[in-house]
Amino acid sequence: MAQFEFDSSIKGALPADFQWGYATAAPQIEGAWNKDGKGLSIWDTFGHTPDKVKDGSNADDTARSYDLYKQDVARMKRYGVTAYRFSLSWSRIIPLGGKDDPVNEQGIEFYSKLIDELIANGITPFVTLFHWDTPQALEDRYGGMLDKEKYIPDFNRYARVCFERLGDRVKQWITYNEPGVYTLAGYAAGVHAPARSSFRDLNEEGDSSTEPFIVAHTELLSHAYAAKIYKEEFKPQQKGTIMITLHGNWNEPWDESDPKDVEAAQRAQEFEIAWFADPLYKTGDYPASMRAQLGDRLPRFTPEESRLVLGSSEAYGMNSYTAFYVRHRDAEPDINDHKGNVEVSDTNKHGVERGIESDTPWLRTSPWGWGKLLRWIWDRYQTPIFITENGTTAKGEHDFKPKGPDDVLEDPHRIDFYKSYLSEVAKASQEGVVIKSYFGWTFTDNWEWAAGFTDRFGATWVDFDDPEKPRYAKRSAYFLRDFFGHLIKGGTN
Ligand code: GBH
Repeated sequence: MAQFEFDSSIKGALPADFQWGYATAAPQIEGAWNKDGKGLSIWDTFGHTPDKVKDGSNADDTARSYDLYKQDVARMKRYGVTAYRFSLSWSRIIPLGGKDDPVNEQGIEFYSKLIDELIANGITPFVTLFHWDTPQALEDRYGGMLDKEKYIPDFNRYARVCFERLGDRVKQWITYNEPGVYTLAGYAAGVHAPARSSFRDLNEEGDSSTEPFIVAHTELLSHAYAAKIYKEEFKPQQKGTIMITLHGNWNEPWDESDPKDVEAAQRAQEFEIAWFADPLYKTGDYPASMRAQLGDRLPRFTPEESRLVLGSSEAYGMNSYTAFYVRHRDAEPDINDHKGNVEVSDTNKHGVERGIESDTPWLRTSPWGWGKLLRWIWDRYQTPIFITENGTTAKGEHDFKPKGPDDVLEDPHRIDFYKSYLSEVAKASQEGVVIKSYFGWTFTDNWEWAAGFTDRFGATWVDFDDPEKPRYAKRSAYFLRDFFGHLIKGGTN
């Protein structure tokens, strides 16, 4: 096995109780889309609609982790993880989703067995309630999150069922994964489920200038109600923690000597991250820059809602992948703009690239921006950070031809990515930024939403052409195991 070399100046930089592992999402890995009583989610519908997914694939089988979870947990243990972040499929637990609809015991049973298996192997479960898969029945009944009065009681009940049935063993809860991506991709760009936008060549219905902000408001409020339920009814006995996970990349001025670009980069940061994070951790309200551009298209919090949302999340769940250069625009903002009236680019004024390419157009290796982002979040919100996703694709992995079950895919691009990003985590931590976890995205290759099987983010290569979905380690899985053995205080390297 390859020997990795580590920088001694960051040895032991992370605290002994630091948690690390991989993150996944139910629709991307489980398969078993209609098995054992599961109801449909909007991603089942999306995958079965022609021309929505790049390679024409769907989430019917994906990596079959529903069937293969025991071997997956055994593999994770070999990879040396201390924790595993996964999401629950709402429509597997409550097939029709609503507050008066029946619970599917077989759905509960699956997650219960998975949790037991993890704990038996010494792996701490981090459980996300919602990773984008709204029950289709709720979308049909009242338009899902567009109707907060109807949606919130349904989400509350779903959350309560999860706390009741799984909270004896789950101590780390995440309400939403990336509420911003759910609403921007699903209601502004219209390229994700539920596929709504103003663009009639792409979507039959929707309004990109209003719906994304309405849905975001519903997400914040329903998160806050679920967190209140947890804290009041369950936390006293169960003693767990509840948070939300936000997405966000780093926005760097295109010309750092132009005050308008500096301001534009900050505004982009606010549109992307502070949209959710200011109401949750800072002010209980949306940023002034968003109000100035969006006016009444941005909903308002009542004083009571504001108090409910502020402080509702007990830690900062952070997903981030890359960085962009942003430049101010002199023109008036477009009605469908949600980025803060900026121009985004891959190079800055001096022709410097934001990072080397992966196999995914938006994703470049940009550790310099990631380091700045960690400090920006810490400075602005002063809340302990749980890194809940970070990772990359690498070119050329579709062609891997394993020679035997123990063959390992060599992925130096991913190793370099993880090495550079984790070195920034270590340095920030040494400076006093409080970081409690790191989850690589993702455990196995999976169904990457509208990109289908064309993006391989896994630490494990999956042969999707084989109905058994056999798995093969990538070298980066062993790299991460050894690197965390170096970074975590008292570790073995
Ligand atoms: C995360 O989202 C998700 O939580 C996870 O499920 C997903 O598999 C993973 O990252 C990898 O993508 O094509 O230029 O319009 C990441 C946030 C936001 C990244 C939308 C891709 C589209 C950029 N995503 N973005 S573009």
